[in-house]
Amino acid sequence: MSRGIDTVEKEKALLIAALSQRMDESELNDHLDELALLADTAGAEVVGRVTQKISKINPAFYIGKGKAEMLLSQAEELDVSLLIFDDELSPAQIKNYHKLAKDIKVIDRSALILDIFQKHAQSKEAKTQVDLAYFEYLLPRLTRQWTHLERQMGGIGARAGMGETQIEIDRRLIREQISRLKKDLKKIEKERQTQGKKRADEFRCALVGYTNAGKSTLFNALTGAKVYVQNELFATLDTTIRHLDINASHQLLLSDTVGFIRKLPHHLVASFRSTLKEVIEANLLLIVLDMSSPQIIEHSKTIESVLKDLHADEIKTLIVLNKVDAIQDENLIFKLQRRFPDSVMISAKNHLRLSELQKRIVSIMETEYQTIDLSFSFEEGKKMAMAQEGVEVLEREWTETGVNLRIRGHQNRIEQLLKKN
Ligand SMILES: Nc1nc2c(ncn2[C@@H]2O[C@H](COP(=O)(O)OP(=O)(O)O)[C@@H](O)[C@H]2O)c(=O)[nH]1
Ligand SMILES: [Mg+2]
Repeated sequence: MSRGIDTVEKEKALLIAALSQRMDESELNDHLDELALLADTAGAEVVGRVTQKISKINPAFYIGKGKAEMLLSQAEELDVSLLIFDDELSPAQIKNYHKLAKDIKVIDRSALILDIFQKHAQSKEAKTQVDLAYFEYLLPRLTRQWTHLERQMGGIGARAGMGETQIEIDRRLIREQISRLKKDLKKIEKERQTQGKKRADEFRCALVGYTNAGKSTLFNALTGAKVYVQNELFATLDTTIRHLDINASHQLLLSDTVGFIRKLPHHLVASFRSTLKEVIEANLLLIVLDMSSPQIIEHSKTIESVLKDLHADEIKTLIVLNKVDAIQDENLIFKLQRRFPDSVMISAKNHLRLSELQKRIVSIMETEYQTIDLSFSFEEGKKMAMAQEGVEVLEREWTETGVNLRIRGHQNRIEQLLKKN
């Protein structure tokens, strides 16, 4: 089956956004910069931006009708075949644009993000998750414009003069596809669960953050791994996990996963739950923020809200302000320190202050550490050796019948020891 919206590549595109009363112009420009980066990542060539001040969204064209007509003639002049709106469009709005200009594709931010996810999905799990999100996004929007469906579904028939009946058939096919993908995902999740059981007794720490914040760079710097790092959005969609031994008694599992973005389509968040399992089940979240971004506050709010969506907002967090090397202005550093008082400033790329970060992780782990006393008879040598793995032995006392140990370790590990004893 050929995959993907795959309409965006190498097409000339215009970006469109409305300036509402709640927003100032620099914020709008930052949003459009981000949209341009998304378009670029998807392979489109952005040739211009169109914005309009509006007090109310026009249900027919999103922007005003006069502005919409101007937009289309501008698109024709510039040989543009793709319009990308920064906001979600209704099926009616998309339809109306098609009536005005048949050959121009109209997509919104969500469709663009889905397009990138489809291009970057590598593992079977990621591919299945993206496909599911894509079909769920598509279902209510199915209109004549989605002619690529024919390729996707393996040739349903000629699209010329496709009528409502054809759309009905497509809807049914998509629904079938959705339930098949859901089944596939359940199976993949089950496989994952058996792997997950082995990790239940370890301290789990997950990197989360806006896309491009430097999560993978930090992951590599801490663990020596070689996760793909790229100055593009959503470079990796899979989760990578590595052991990190800070010292003999502070060992953890660190995971790096897909980043978040403003207005992440909620179908994507929902279907990526299994990829994000390491986040949901973590003991500690390291929230990585790009200090050099003017949108850092908005980024941190986006992360908060996605974590809420995932029901992961009760997990302990440590804010990591990354890219400190990219900041010249000392005032900005003080300002961010005040705004994020318990954060750690680092440069993942230049390996700056990583030991400070590790110290902070250790002190958070310590709050979950327990001390217990265990006794072993001389015959239990093997058991005793195992009990000393991944923990600190505070005292060792030989008696006539065996050995008493006072052990300090993370509560997960201690619980596991008590179960075995
Ligand atoms: N200046 C600077 N750039 C960084 C730093 N850490 C990461 N980057 C860059 O930010 C971009 C995104 O990094 P990546 O680790 O892929 O981000 P991710 O999407 O959060 O995984 C890459 O171009 C990195 O080289 C840093 O500490 N300082
Ligand atoms: Mg990454």
